[in-house]
Amino acid sequence: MLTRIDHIGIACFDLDRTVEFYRATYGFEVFHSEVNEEQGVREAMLRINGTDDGGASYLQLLEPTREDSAVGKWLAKNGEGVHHIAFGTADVDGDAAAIRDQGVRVLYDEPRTGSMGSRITFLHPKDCHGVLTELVTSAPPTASHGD
Ligand code: V0V
Ligand code: CO
Repeated sequence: MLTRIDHIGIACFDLDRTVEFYRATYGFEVFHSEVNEEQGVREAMLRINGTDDGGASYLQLLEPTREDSAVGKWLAKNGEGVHHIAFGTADVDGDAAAIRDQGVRVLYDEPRTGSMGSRITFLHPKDCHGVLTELVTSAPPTASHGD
């Protein structure tokens, strides 16, 4: 079951300048940052609020580490802006399988590693009314968020 908006992914050309905009304009601070080489992104997670299911909602600011990555290609075509939305679930495997059974293309056979040790998969935007949609199961609360 999808229980929250885990994050909104925002593509940017310059992560440091974009982080500074969100800090100066809204007061949001970086909760966590990392490089995900598999996904080709350098990212900063800005924690917005906790949620009823014990998780949290974030903005995920994304700068590509290479031009041929998903975010690099998208930026070249569209410029900066909202790149994807991510729903949180306790069971990414089960929810991805159920959604695949409805005929929506799930991009990965098995979930891959996402921010802060989460497990993630994506639904094809062409099957989701133009929205690249991610499903996320957070790492167990005992795990460090890796700062
Ligand atoms: C592409 N399209 C999109 C889109 N990206 N539509 C809405 N939102 C997006 N973000 C459209 C595009 O305009 C084309 O439509 C069509 O899909 C095919 O796009 P393409 O440019 O030819 O690109 P593809 O097909 O090579 O790749 C598109 C997909 C790719 C969605 C398959 O971006 C992908 O695998 N994304 C999943 C991985 C990802 O996004 N990683 C970065 C975030 P027209 O022009 O044909 O109509 S990493 C992350 O979120 C992490 C680590 C985390 O949360 O922890
Ligand atoms: Co994401």
